[in-house]
Amino acid sequence: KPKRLAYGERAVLAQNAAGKKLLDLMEQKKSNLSVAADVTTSEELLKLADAVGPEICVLKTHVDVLSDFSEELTVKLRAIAEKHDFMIFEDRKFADISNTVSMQYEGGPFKIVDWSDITNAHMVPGPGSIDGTGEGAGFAATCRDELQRNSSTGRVPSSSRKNGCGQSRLRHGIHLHKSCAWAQAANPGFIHMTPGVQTSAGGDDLGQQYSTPENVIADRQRDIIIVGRGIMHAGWYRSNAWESQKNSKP
Ligand code: BMP
Repeated sequence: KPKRLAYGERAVLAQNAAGKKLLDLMEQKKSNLSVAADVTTSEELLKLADAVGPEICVLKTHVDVLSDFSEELTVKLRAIAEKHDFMIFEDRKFADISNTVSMQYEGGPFKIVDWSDITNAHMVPGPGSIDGTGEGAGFAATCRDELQRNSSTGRVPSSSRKNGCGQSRLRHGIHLHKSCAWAQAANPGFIHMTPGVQTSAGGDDLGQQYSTPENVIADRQRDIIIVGRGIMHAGWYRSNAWESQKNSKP
């Protein structure tokens, strides 16, 4: 059974600065928990970030669901991220040509480049869509057809998983996906974040499917669990995901 490398040992193998920073942070903070902050007001988001901040390595946001987004919010959120030492991942899932993605990333109402450490793109238009966004950008690849192939039920099975997704991972090194075949043992420089996690397997009534932390970290060899609606038990998720490294079943 190949030894599972510690997150800190993998930092030197990371593909970019954001990946290295994240692996170092995970090791130092002993957390492979990310919280999906799916709330609809700035006040709730800041309150949640401050409450879960000590437990998490990454706060995952969807700022386009906030009813009152403002630049002030991003300044306050950054201050909380510095205070508790976590990275901010805006789960934007860009899906256009490189020129458009660059404009959406840097401009518009959200100016994501100014305050997020990590963001992501669908690989529908191919890996070139995020290559114009600069070396320092912590861009994560989501599978090229993730709109169908995400953690929900009814996803379309297809063989396209390998192509744009794989190439982009080679260049950008952070990967958000529920069921990708690549495991950390074979690709220790890549970081796999997995959403759709709760204490027991199951789902919501809109098609979301849940796995447990042990299943994600130990059985499927992923790196980070992303928990949204299950955050009420943040401490439990953190210790369970961390301990599950020791029970890896490659
Ligand atoms: P929850 O744990 O409440 O189901 O939230 C899951 C979070 O992960 C949501 O923010 C959702 O947008 C995101 N997500 C997902 O559930 N499945 C995917 O395949 C990709 C995602 O980003």
